[in-house]
Amino acid sequence: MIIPRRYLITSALPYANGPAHIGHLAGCIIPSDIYARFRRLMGDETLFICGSDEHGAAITLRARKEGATPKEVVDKYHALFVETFDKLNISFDKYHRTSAPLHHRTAGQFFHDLYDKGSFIEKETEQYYDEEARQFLADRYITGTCPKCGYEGAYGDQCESCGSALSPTELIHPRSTLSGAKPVLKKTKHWFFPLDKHEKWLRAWIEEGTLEGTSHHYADEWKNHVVGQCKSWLDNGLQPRAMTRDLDWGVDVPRDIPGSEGKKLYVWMDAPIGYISSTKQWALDNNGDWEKWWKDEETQLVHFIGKDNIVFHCIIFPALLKEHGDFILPSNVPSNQFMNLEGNKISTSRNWAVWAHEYVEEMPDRIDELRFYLTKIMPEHKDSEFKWSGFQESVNTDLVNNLANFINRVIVLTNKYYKGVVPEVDDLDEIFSARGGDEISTHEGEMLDLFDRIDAVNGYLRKYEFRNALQELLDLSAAGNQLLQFNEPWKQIKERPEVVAPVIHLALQYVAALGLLTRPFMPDTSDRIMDLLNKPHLREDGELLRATNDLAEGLHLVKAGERVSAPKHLFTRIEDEVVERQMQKLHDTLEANKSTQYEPVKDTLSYDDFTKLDLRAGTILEAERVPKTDKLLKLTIDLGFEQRQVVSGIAADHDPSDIVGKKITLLANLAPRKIRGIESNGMILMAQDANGKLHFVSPEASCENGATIS
Ligand code: B3M
Ligand code: ZN
Repeated sequence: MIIPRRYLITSALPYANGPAHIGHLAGCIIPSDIYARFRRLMGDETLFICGSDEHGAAITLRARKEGATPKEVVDKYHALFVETFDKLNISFDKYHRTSAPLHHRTAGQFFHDLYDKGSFIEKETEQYYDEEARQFLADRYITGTCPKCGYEGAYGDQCESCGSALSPTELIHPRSTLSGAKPVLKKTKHWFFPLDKHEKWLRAWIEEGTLEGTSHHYADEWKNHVVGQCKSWLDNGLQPRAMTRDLDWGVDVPRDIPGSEGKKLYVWMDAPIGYISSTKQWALDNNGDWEKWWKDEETQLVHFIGKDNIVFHCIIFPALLKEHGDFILPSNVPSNQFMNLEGNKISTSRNWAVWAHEYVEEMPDRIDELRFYLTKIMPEHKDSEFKWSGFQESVNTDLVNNLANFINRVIVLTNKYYKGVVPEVDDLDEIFSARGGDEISTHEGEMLDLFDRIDAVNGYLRKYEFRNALQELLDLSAAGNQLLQFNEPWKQIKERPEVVAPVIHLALQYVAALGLLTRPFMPDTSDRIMDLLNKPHLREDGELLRATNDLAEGLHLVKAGERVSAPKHLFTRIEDEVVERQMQKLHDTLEANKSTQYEPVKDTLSYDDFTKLDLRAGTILEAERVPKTDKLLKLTIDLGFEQRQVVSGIAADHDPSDIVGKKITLLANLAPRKIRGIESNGMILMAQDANGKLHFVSPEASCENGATIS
């Protein structure tokens, strides 16, 4: 017996600094929608919350770029999100925004509560200040050379080349992006949250699911990569983290707190509280009670996010919630990894993306097709890749040839042989089973099999394995097609019509099951299947649970005597020209990037300076990934006269197994340095193309190792 529960489901608040793309959709928007719809179908009390993240450097940087105010930027993208998510049928109960006064009050009060409890440490620190622009610089406003890999365009919080997390004072040759000036260090006071004090319970909670001081144990299994990332944070030791910033755009530190002048909340403290204020706004609009969703231990809180947000949702926000004391902690944080596009990382600044608002504009009748394909290739456990040819192939094969074809055949045959009325059957009627060619089964046996199939889909959905759930659904439809194929009603109808009725009756049960199971993934398709069966659209209030219980008791989903509608195709094929048009668009982007995105030529260099570089030909002998990093490889290089160990940030573009034996050029006299604790002696030269992809700069294969390059 399944006991309904209460689920508060959140989807990461997208930054209102640009339109949403397929990476956002596949990363958290679509999976959270699938899960919310599934929970409602299972009769669980469900609230599905999201909103726009409208503060932080992401917004102010964009505003500078667009020559607009931060407010204009967030208004524009918030409106675009609302419209686009609506067209994509995302079933948010509330889509709110962090610039709303209710959010400012909620986040300010949360900060105040912690301040009153003495939860913060006030600390004076030195921070970079731009004397020309006369303001403190957010980490993102400072660029310089990465101390770990030497990349010159690293940001104050992160190097995008080697992936290291940085602090601005680590950068070599820092520059303000506001004025280009060299920033100076200036004293400022901030409130720090001592994360280190929370290490012990966080570890037990994340690793074992137990929560100190309670008998609570989280039932769900967390994803391996989520637990892995959390462990690595915990193993590296947590540090106190500043919860405030010197900024002029964001949530004010409450003004009655001494020294709050000019201080705003750190965006990663403010944004997750957005889930709470969004819930509050929903409660105001719907006469609901927000507190039961956030303060009652019976509520299961599930955060859907992308992998770059794991630490904030699994460590920092839970620590803040626990310290506050009134709130529950998440039951699960089923983070996804990243989705790439046609061989390259999705990039907003390089315009390398499929933009959600353009898709819904260009293909308004193919919303479910996109939802389907993004689920089919969802990056649940590892990064995945969107390809337009893959989209075409999946739609044409899975949706047109399999799903739509099966349902159409059943409705056509029901109309043709039974005037659209569901035929009578007996449980003991014999049928060629859908599982194998000559195997004879009974109608009842086949209904049990159908129950198992539905149960399997539900089981995967419960475990956040949406790809597997979708595959089970497609398998069910394929089994339906086989059922027709094995039993050949079109041949039997004249000679032995009595064997056709149980087949059509059973096939109609399959169609009804597909009407239910498509709902979380493709809500419009579910409606159209229900139309074909002449049944009301699902309201998502426990229908799947009831259907499963009915089947378990031997009841049928579609009953003899009910009438189906006239046949109508559910999907049409995607023609080659659709794919060609989209590929042309991406190709145009590449061309445009080429002309605008090449680095300008650097300052002139003397010949003497150039001769200081000792460049050598070498061969990669061994290559392995540096554990817990996405980009780093540990390489052994043969230089002829010696072997070198080099750490190189090329793993995003090159697989260790593909590059052993590769000729390379090594900068051999670069001062040794430690990267992630591994000594690196030299640097491999790579060419970076307009898409950020790294290519080897290799001497010809005939060049012997150790040869000098000048
Ligand atoms: N806006 C980052 C992102 O879109 C951030 C998420 C906030 S969730 C509280 O990746
Ligand atoms: Zn770096």
